Amino acid sequence: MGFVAIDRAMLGIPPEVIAKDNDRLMDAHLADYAALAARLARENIDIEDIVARVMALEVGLPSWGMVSGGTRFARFPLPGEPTDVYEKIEDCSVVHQLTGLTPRVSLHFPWDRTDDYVGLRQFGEAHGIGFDAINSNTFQDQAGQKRSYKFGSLSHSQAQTRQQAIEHNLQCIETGHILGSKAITVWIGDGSNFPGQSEFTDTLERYLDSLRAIYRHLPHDWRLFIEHKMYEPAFYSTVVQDWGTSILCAQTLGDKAQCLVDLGHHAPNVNIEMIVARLAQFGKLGGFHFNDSKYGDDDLDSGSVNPFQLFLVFNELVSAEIRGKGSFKPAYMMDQSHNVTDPIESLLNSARAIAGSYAKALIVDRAAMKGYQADNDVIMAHNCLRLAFETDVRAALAMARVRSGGAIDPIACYRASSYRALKAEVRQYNPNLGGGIV
Ligand code: AFD
Ligand code: MN
Ligand code: MN
Repeated sequence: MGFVAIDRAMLGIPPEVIAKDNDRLMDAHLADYAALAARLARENIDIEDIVARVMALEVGLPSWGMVSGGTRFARFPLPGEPTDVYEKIEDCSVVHQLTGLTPRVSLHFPWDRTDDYVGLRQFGEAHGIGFDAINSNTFQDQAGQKRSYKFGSLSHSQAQTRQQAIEHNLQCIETGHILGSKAITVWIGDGSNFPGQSEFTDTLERYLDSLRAIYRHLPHDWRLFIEHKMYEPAFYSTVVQDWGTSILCAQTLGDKAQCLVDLGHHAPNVNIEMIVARLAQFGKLGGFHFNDSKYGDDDLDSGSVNPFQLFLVFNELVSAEIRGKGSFKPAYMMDQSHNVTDPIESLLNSARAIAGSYAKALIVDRAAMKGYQADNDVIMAHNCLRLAFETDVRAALAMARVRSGGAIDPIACYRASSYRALKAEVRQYNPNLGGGIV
């Protein structure tokens, strides 16, 4: 499918549906907004500043999260789910329309391959969707590929396999360049299942050599994000298993290489907010994959299991934003797998959780907290965070959405539009479409 002219009437949710649903809720929303404004004013916070900052926040959507995900056991497709990259973009535009938070999609290759990337870029533009970091995929074999990644890709023991994986990444950069992306995210599944299967030092050395070859071809205004993950698909050792390895590699490569933190890629109970602080302090926090988890890399909806952790992460991000004075610009993205929900509804909820955590982090009284820290007044220092977290900021988020043309209650509005049911009538079900199983 090439470029087709799109008029506003074709955009996801008809504006009159949004207007009608907002009318229904407007009086209550304005009352809640006034109450929150008064509350924050008592703490010398101007609610308008918070709304403006939330409106400026941008979070990328995962193309692979737009279709029903699955586990290693099964995938249960949803009638009306997207069947190609164009339809994924249509659904992304619905999330952006209703939330005003998600103006870009992060593509994954070869999953999102098509034959006309100039047309794809125009299709995105027509839907108000740009292109975030490109994700390469050397964790599974592709049809027609000469060499297998069964025993690794960028760190493989054989040079020809490494070369094939390097070339795939270069291809991703070339495609991303056409689309207007500014970064590539490299996550590899390389590792081992048995002690003795491979040598830790050799594999990392080979990985670094491969990354150097990719890094050399990065356009001048691009960044390369290294995404670590503790385990899975390899279960004994993983080549880039933690933020330590990630930052060492990023520092070895150079300024354009940075680390990407995925919330689900750490050992249980690890203090992820502290990892965020460390990476930011050394200028190496490049990107973020938001999701939530209970046991491992569960890819659950952001804020659904541990909202306090999400808030504490944002507390560090806001703190880094203040220290960075405009130079701290990580690429925020969601990386979720929606196995039992409509992906659009999960992403609407996740957008609220992310924007809400950001807003709560913005109202932390940092000056007071510093004072309490200096005096070792533990309870009061802690309460600076605790009270901000307990503040109900929903009215500020709703105002940010309304002002960007979105919905006071995104899920209610989405349901009122019957978008998915209408798509189920026109989209051809594609049983072979995979989605987010690693
Ligand atoms: C992986 C990583 C990575 C990757 C994705 C693929 O989180 O971001 O692109 O899942 O499904 O676990
Ligand atoms: Mn990820
Ligand atoms: Mn993951």
